[in-house]
Parts: sequence; structure tokens; C-alpha cells
Amino acid sequence: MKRFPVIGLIVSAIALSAIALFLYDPSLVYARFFEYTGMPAYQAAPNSKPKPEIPDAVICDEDYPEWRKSYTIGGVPIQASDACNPDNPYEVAAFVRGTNNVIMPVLMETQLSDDAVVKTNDRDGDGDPDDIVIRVEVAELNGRSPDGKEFVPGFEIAPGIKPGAWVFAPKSRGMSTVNRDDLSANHLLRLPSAPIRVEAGDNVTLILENTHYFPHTIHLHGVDHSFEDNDGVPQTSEKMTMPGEQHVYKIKPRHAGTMLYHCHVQVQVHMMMGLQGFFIVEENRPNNWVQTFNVGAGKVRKPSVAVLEDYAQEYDLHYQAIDTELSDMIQESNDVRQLAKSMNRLYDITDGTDDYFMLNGKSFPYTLRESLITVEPNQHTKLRVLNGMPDTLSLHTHGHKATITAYDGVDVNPLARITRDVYAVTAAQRIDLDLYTKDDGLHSYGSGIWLMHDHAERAITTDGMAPGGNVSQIVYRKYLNKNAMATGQGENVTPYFTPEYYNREIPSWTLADGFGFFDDVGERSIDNYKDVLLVIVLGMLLGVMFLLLVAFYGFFRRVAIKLNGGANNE
Ligand SMILES: [Cu+2]
Repeated sequence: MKRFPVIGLIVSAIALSAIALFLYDPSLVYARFFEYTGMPAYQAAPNSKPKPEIPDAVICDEDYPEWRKSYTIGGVPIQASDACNPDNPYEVAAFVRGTNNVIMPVLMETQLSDDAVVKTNDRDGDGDPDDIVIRVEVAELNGRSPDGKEFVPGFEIAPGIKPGAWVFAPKSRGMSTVNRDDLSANHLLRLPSAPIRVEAGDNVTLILENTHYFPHTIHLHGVDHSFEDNDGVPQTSEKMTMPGEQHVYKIKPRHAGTMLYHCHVQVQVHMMMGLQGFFIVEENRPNNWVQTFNVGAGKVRKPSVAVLEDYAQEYDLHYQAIDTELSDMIQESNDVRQLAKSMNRLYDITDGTDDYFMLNGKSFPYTLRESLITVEPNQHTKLRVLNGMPDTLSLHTHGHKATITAYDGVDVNPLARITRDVYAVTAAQRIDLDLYTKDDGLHSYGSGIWLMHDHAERAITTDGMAPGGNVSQIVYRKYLNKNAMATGQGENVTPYFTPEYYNREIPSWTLADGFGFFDDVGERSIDNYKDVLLVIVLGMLLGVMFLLLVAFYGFFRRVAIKLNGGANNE
């Protein structure tokens, strides 16, 4: 009478075991099965997902294309720029003449404070001012705001990518954002910290106005300066400049060259957050009005007299990297106590890995908007390279071998200069390069669109997605289109200008792959759920086994009672 459920349980157990075996390794079951039925016909692979829509992307987004032409503003000759996003020529004029010397309409075309760069007194009578007062502020980019979800002021290094950062910027006026609705940073607040230029022999007063919530200093790395109250090191030369305070650095550099400045407070955090920039001392020449700031680095629209003696044009190339473990901290909290703890005590740079790699504050494809090096044949271009990354920069130029003319601001003996195509630049090091576009098979292989990038391959990615990182191009001008982009014969770059690409939502070769060979695999098949089903079936099997045990126990208990003749019956 109780036999039926027991048999049912036994059958269930056997059936579940068979299903479990099938799920665990179908080929074991198939092999037995096919011995009797023969092999099945070919089964097609699952369909691909439909090709993703590539969102409309703006390749060149510049509002002021007229800024690309050459200008003369306030008597300052400003070279043309081929960049999609050129520098504001009025700003350049103010940096060259000094914000105190340009007329108000020029200053009003910028967001500079009228005391950002004050130039006075031609002490040696050589036609240019010698007392230079420069004011820098400290700005946060992409920080957490108590007012909303958006990080402010916003600064994209690549499509949709806004890491937290800090920069030194020329003293500005007005809002840090474009306006109340557009929370992007105003034009002056951006990575990298603005390159600063002075002339050798100038009496330079560099004033750090600490507009930030942490203490900072400025260390003038490689720049001739006296020690006391001037070296930027909180343990030796001076106290830290606390929030709201200012510090005055006084220098009169005797030696010209490509140097750098950086904060020396908690260097492993502050320098890596972006408080580092070029500090360039130009050779002393008559009538040498130098461009004090080069916001955003890149092309110098008003090169110094000495540079123009040997070169047609000049570019500042600042390489940087960001570890998101550090940069995310200012997006998780805006309580300075929490930040001081997380940044100074919890963040461990020895466990850090860099995720984003930037040239002049941007990663590919935005490097194409403002960091193309555009050249003509048979031209000398001066490149100043600063490695602000913790690892060695292995800068490689396609199609060109450039000559290293200086290391760390010291000229290399012309007889000992090295011409090469990978330039090793260690952390904090600077090199000056002579990029000579003579088509002789050595200096140049001829016209084209030639890549220029760090050959440590992680640096050509954006958090592992390629193409990204610090990839840029040396472009012969005949390849430029009217949007200031190089037009080549290669793949369509549109997908790279979308946040979706760097969110890993678009197959890498989708536009090149008309047949969809490399599209994503479509709907999930039963195989994807196999492990889940296996666990469920094993659970059911366990339940059946338990019921079976209960049934057997009841059966043997009754048998035992019968054998005892009911003597021990309760
Ligand atoms: Cu600092």
C-alpha cells in the first residue's frame, strides 16, 4: 500500500540523477544516446545581436573656429593654430603683454583677473619688462558637489570620462563653471596645470593663492631659485600654504631650460591629482615678450625670440596618468576631514595602478581636437616633453626620428646629440626635441598622418579600452580638413567620440565589419543557464533522497514492530 510513493521517489531520484549528469557533462549522455540514434545534423550558432546604433558624435566641437587664424592683438603677433580647439588669442595677448598692460576690451574677452600676470619695468633697457608677477590659484575639477549629482566644475578627458583632479590655474574672475546650467569648467580651469614661461634674468614673483580646501606649496623643480621660504618643501624651507592663505615665491633664474613646478605637500597624492606643470625659462633676448601661461599646453601661439631663431613653431607636451582609486575619492565625499583621512592615510600609491593616460589633459580621441602636431615639410618644430607619470614614458614618433637637444633644461652638446624614435623620459624628467620634417628617410619618411604615443601599451588605452590614452598624431598640413582633423584612409573614428564606446557597449570593429563577423553574441541559450539549472536539480535530488530515507525508515520501523509481535508497541 505504501509501495507506490517509494517507487515514485526512486524513479524521481534516478530521473533527477540523469538530468544532473546531463547538465554536468552533456557529452557523456549524448555519446551514449548517439550510439543508438546517430549523430545529429549541424546546429547553427546563436544569432548575433543587432548592430548597435552609433550615437551621433561631434568630432570637432569648437565654438570659436576663428581663433585658429593668426592674429596681431595689442601689437602681439600670435601664430595660427590648426587645432580644432585653439587657444583664445585674446588670452594669449594678455599673457604676453601682461593683464595690466592690455586694454580692457582685450581683457574682457578672457576670464582672467586683472592681476593674473603683471609685467612692469624694463630694467636692462632691452625692450621687454623684467619684473613679472604671476598669480596662480588651485582649482578642483570634477569634484563632489553638495548641490547635485553632477561633478563640478566638469572637465571631460575623454567621452563621458570625468576623473577628479586638481590644477594650478592662472588667477581668474567670474564663475568656475560656464554658467548656472552648463556646469562644465570655464576655459581656464582644466588639465594640465598651466605651463608657465618666464625669461632668464626676470625678477619673477610667483604668488600661490590657495583657493583650495587643502594646504599646498609650489616646488620649482629644476628652476634656479634660492632655498629659504622658496623651495616649496614643508619639511624644510617653509610652512604649508593653508586654505585661504597665499605664499610668495621670488626667483631670478639665471639658467634657461624646460623645468617643472609642482606641489610638494603629500606629493604622492597632490602631484598625481594634477598639481604639476611646465615651468619654462626662456633664453634672454632683446624685445622678448614671452607667453607667460600656455593654458592647456600644446602649441605655443607666441614662441620666444630664441625659439624662433631655430624653429618655426613650438609645442608643450605634458604627459600625465590618473589612478581612479585616488581620483574617485573627491567624488565620494566633500567632507575635508574624510578626504584628509582617505587621501593621506588610506590611499596607498604602492598598490596603485594608473587607469587613464593623458597628453595635455586629454585622452584619445580628444587629443585629436587640440594636441595634433601639425607640420610642413622641411620644418623644425620644437617639442618640449614633460613626463608627469610615475612610470617611464616611452614616447614614440611614427615616421620620424627626432633629435634630443636638452635633458632637464640642460642642452646636450650638439656633437653628442642622439636622434631616435623612442624617447625614454623618466618620472618628472623633461626633454626638448627637434622634430625635423626633412624627407630623407631618417628624420622623416615623408608626408602623412603619423601617430605619436607612449609605447608602454597600457598608456594607449583608457582604462584598458583602445584606442585611447595619450595617442596623438604628427600631421602634415595637407592632410587636414576644414574641421582641423586629419583625414586619412583608415577606419571611421566616430564610435570613439561616444561614451558608449568607453563603456564597452560597442563592438570594437563594428563599422569596419559589414558582415557582423565580430558582433556580440545574441540571445542566451540554455547553456548560459546550465549551472543554475544544475544547482536546482541537485537541490531537488537532495529533497527526493531525504523523502526516500524517511520512507525507508517508516517501512523498516513497521517491519521491526511486526517482527516483535507488537510486544513493544506503544
Ligand atoms: Cu598640494
